[in-house]
Amino acid sequence: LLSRTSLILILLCAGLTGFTQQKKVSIIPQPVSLRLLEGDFVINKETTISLDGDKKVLKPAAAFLQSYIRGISDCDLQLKKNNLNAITLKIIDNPVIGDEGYTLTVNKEGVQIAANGRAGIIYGMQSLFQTLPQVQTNRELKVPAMEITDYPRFKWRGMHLDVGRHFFSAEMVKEYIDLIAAYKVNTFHWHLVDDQGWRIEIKKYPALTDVGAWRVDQTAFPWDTRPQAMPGQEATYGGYYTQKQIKEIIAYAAVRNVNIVPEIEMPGHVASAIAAYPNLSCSQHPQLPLTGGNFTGASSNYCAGNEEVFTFLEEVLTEVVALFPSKYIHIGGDEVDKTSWKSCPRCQARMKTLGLKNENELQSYFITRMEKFLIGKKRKMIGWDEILEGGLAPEATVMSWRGEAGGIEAAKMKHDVVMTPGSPLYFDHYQAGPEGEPLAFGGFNTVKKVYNYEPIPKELDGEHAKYVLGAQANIWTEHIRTKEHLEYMMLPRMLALAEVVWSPAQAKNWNGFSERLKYHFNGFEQKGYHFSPGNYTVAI
Ligand code: TNX
Repeated sequence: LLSRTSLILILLCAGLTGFTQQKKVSIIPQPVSLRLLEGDFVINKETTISLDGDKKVLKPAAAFLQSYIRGISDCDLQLKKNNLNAITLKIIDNPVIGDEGYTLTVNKEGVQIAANGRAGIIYGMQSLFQTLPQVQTNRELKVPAMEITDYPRFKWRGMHLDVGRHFFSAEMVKEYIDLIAAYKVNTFHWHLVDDQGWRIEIKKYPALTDVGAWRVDQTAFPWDTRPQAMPGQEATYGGYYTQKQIKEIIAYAAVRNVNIVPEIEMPGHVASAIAAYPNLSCSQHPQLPLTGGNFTGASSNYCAGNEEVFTFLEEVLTEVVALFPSKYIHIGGDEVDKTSWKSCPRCQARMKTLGLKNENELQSYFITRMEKFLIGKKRKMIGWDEILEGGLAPEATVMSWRGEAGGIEAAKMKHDVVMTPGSPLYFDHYQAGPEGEPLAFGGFNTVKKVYNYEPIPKELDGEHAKYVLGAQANIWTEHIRTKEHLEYMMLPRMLALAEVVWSPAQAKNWNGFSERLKYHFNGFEQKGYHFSPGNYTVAI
């Protein structure tokens, strides 16, 4: 009996420790290993930041740490080598944790964040921040003693934002980057071009933004059947980013280990470019950027038979490549309505000369030509899964959005793949309701559905699974025009995605995640972010 009682006691204690552990730290994504220890470390005005390793790498990281701590307290941490009462940032050589991993050790004397390079140091800090108050406070900055070893499961951990349908200011884009970076998302897919707006300044083609960045009104319904805006109407709704702003945003993201992959859509979804330069389309008719979410297909394609189109795109991409350090450049490729090419003499002539059997092969020719150009610029091309149609360009990476089929096909052909299936990774779909929910696309992607997503499909064996670089969630903004609405669509689903792509598959645990989510909800409330509180049960 006694031994049984002690057993129960031991179990109870273990249970309680587990309970307090969960209470004490609620890191999302769940680290690979986390051990809570006795005691705490308190950051105070005398705490210093101590650098151990390459200063060029560590100094910008230290500045990030200083500004974060200043933002939540009146502590202004100074750089000074100290063994006691210090946060030490240290470059080590540890193959287990890779490029982006880190170790975080907290004891009564201080904090140590160690990593092989800049990325891991930043991620160690992000984990540390998640144990601290989320907003300015007079409370002690108490960090529980612990040991973390952590590294990501996938190297492409992406969030996308469509700034084509509605323009989001440079300030808002920075906030978006801040939010995703806090959850160790490392790729920001910036959808800069769509029918409703061209958002990136191109010096050689000023009309792209003088004309292509502005539309007539704000309507946001894809089923809007009103006639499209016509030239002559006043187009004043929109905006764009100057190259100077873009450089600032790239630098801002880099500090947070976020790579920005720019998307320059082609050959479809480009009514905005054609509004600026009508000769780029098959019909060459004047038009305006589309309003609302209207999708007029054929009339918004580049002409695949016109050499001027290729010159134009190469000159645009030359400026894009000069701005963005990203290895990947996204060329879109989705939803091309090829009827315009069918009735275009120039497209048909080109098909004949090249011996192309159909318009899918013409699309493949178009995309492959762009890939060659990008490879010449030492970049890699990525596109939506329609680029498989008519033959995949030799080195293309495929973003699988129409389910996983395109991704599976590409991985079997030994092409790299990023999984972003509409279900469950489209965050423009409902997450609850729909009663009381803002108008959204008709799919139903709850935070739980996102959490349960597994990026490696069972159709892929080990040899082919390695081509899945990771996963990404997309936020299309036909219906989303404010910062508040955008936050609402991403929170908390982005946190679920972050755990899917970072944490080990076997560590996944919905109950544990929901429990940790409470701490983050609390932070969102304090920061005034809009988020979906968890009405996840109603299906539509
Ligand atoms: C399809 S996803 C599109 C977007 C729309 C989205 C709405 C993709 C590559 N193309 O242009 O915004 O559906 O969910």
